[in-house]
Amino acid sequence: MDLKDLRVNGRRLRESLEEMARIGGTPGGGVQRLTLSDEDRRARDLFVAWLREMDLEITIDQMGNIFGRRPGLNNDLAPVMSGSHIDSQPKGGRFDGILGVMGALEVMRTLHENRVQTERPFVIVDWTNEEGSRFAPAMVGSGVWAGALDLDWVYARTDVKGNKLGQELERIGYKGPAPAKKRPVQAYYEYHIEQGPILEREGQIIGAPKGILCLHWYDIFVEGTANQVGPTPMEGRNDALCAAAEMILAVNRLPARMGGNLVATVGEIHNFPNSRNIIPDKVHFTVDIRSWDDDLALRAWEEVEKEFQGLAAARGCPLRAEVTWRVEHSPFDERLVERVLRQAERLGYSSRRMVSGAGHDASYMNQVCPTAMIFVPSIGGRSHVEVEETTWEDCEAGANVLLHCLLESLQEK
Ligand code: HGY
Ligand code: MN
Ligand code: MN
Repeated sequence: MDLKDLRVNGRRLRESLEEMARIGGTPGGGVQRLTLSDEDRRARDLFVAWLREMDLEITIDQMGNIFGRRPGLNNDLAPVMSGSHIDSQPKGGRFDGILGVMGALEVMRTLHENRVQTERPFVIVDWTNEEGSRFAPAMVGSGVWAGALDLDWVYARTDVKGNKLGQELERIGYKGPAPAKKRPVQAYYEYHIEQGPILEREGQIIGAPKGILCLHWYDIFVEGTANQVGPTPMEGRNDALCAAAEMILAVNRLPARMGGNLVATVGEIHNFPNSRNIIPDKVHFTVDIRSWDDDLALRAWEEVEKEFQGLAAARGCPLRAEVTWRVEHSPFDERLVERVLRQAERLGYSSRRMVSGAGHDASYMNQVCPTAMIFVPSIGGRSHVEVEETTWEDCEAGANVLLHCLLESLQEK
């Protein structure tokens, strides 16, 4: 068979996605597979079992990243890699991350059953904790592997209950022996849903991001004075929640204020003691700032932090701001981006260039090797919600583009 006519098995891809969606499935039709939870462990076990079916060489590293390797004709050559993440948001969707792992698995299955011999080895990967929801920050599995994050610092990260990431990795049995350290890679492709409205709105099937925005994460702690809500006069209160509320709206005004291409969001907040008849004295909230222009994002932070200090002083509620995590914007390899567009066209799928507003492990892989992504539409532009949806036809189309981009790289001598 001419490899150009090779296609993935769309039904098998759908069945794998549907089986994974049953692990951590929620009543609203989404999934909750928080990183290093028992649901994450069960999904990892299933992924490993599927890798074993193809006699792949399986490696689990110190960060719990799972690699499945298929030999090539010349195993001295650097491998080609593809993958994404199995973990999800709380009440997340059935496609975010898992589509890229199942898409890479489907390519592996297609090569395996057709006995395709490739020049280079092919490695598929599930990266630990891409979401950064239970344990901040995000993309720590690929971040440590790429040498951008420190292993011990990541191990010490805690969730809201005080569990440590390293201990949870041990608890689920995925703290592997292999060093979580980068090695030469020929090319990395990540297949993912768009998580936005553009492809659907423009009527295209395949998105070829030119890269990913920078992601800057901060944690803000506001201190007030707790007291009984009845007898305490309004004037002179140090109400931490009111101070935080004014700061949160300052974040929301930031993109307009900076006049540039920037998004800024407060997604998480914890209020203490959180009793309706006590004036709150401690609030912790998060800030997420993203832009293609890293300097604009940094200036935005400087501006809003100054505003926070003013608001804090006016209410007598001192604040502490932590710079939790920053990853630069990631311009992908132009040759690979072109390849995605060319393969989409050859396969008969409409396509367009775009930018990824969502972070991905490809952000860190882009620091290691030539990297590109393949997007398919999100219905209604929705993601990180239970109603996240992509048609099975589009899932199959994206996997075919992934197959042929990978094949091109796998045959490079
Ligand atoms: O934050 C993100 O964009 C990704 O879901 N970790
Ligand atoms: Mn994702
Ligand atoms: Mn996500």
